[in-house]
Amino acid sequence: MIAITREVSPAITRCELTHLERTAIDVDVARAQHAAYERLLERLGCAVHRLPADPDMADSVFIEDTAIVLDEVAVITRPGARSRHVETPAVVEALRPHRTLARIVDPGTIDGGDVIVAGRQVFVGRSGRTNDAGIRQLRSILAPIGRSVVAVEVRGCLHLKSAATTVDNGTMLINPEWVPPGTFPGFEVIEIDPREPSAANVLRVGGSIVCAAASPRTQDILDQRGYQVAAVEVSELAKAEGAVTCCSLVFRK
Ligand code: CIR
Repeated sequence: MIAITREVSPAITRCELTHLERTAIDVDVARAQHAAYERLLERLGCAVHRLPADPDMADSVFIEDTAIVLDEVAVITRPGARSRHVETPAVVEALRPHRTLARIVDPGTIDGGDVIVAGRQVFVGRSGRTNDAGIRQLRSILAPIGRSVVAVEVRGCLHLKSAATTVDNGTMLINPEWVPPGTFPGFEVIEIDPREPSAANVLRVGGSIVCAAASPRTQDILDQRGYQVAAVEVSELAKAEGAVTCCSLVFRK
């Protein structure tokens, strides 16, 4: 597996914020947490390739939003926040050796954080960042390779993946406050512990589930169901509304 990550910019203190009040972010702490996250990905079997960031790319570390990497194609997104458009050119160059590329173009917008790939189905959140034009474009890019795109409403959180992620091919971990349990027909659903609203954002790497250290009760739920859980501290990145999926693009070589 390859994991592409991107440096924490000193400008992270001016990051986009939608649901959180701005609080001071310690860039050194954010960088240390990011480095520990990268080491965890390496331990789980990824070759980590970290891209540099320009000092003005406030949200560069949240590289997930810039691309959707599938076995057949990588779709370069057009992020919903205009300040983030500067992030995509370097991601194009980083993915070019690995995949055929496709692109979301104006007037479409998609943040990768709104995209859940679950087998041949691709669920896409219609959110403050992802619009109908973007969803339509993604549908026409993926239809010829036999992948269907299902649009899902997102309310109360930034991205679809704030509310739900897969923990295996047939199971979704969800926060039912943000996404109704019936949203994913045919999938088994595990609900997070309600005291940990952000806990549904987990990252599958190999056979492990990477969770934020701030969600110990949800980790227990997963552990009891037999999942291999690996926790990582991302509290400083969480002040910028980041979580564990958004800090990497993980894909098969
Ligand atoms: C933003 O608002 O764009 C960033 N501050 C946070 C992006 C987090 N991305 C993600 O969870 N996929």
